[in-house]
Amino acid sequence: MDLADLAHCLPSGDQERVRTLVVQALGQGLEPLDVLNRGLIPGMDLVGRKFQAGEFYIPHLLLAARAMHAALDVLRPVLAETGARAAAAVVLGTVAGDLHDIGKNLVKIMLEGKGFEVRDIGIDAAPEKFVEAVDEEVKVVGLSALLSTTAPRLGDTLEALDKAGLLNRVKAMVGGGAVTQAYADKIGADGYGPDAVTAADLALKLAGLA
Ligand code: B1M
Repeated sequence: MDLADLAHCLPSGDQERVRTLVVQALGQGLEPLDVLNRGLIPGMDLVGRKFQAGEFYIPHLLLAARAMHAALDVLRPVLAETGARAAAAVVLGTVAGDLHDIGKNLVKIMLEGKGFEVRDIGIDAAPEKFVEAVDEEVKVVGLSALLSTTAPRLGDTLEALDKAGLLNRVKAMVGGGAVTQAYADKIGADGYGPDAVTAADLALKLAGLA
């Protein structure tokens, strides 16, 4: 099966068809990460380009997101298969004002694949919510932002963690479409993950486990 077919199917929002294509791809022995990186993520990019071009509206985005979640339900168990368990927890959330969760959920799957316990605080998470979720077991806090308007909330959240005296014992990792390495450096984050796979490896390093 050609993964470009999967990418082109995602914008249709037909979750049953998308799910079937993912099952077929895995059944043919394709690597789960290839299904994600060469099928589903290019599919979401296509959705974004259509939205930018004015061909798609919000309902199209929502349908595509639903189809993406259906595909991730199939991929999650195979992506999360792992050997060793890491003895640490990660707090993970999408920052205040931002409702995008597909990327965050992918990061969660990859972190679980590395053995982390993930405290997922969801979307539109205020700085205090990140602060409250940190306990003794938490070594890394992960913040996702997809919008240029919500990127400043990353810095606000880091500030809140700092004010609560937590940044001397947890590391902060940022990512999402609105973030770059330069931006992460500017706000004083400990690390930036351009994608979910890199983010999970980075979390291991930040937690002192790699
Ligand atoms: Co929105 N949206 N959206 N949207 N949406 C984008 C992000 C946009 C780029 C589309 C576009 O114009 N081309 C644009 C942002 C432009 C900007 O600010 N620069 C945009 C806009 C404008 C908006 C609204 C403002 C639209 C409106 O209302 N007029 C609105 C805002 C709502 C809000 O949040 N307050 C809005 C709403 C929505 C929906 C709710 C309809 C829906 C989200 C549904 C959901 O998530 N459950 C949606 C969608 C689906 C998209 C696109 C099409 C797809 C996002 C996505 O899931 N990508 C998106 C265009 C695009 O990204 N191509 C778009 C796939 C996902 C796997 O990638 O999340 O980047 P991503 O995650 C990657 C990496 O970034 C990284 O790992 C992931 C995979 O490797 N990563 C991390 C992510 N988090 C990380 C954290 C880390 C490390 C790595 O460490 C902690």
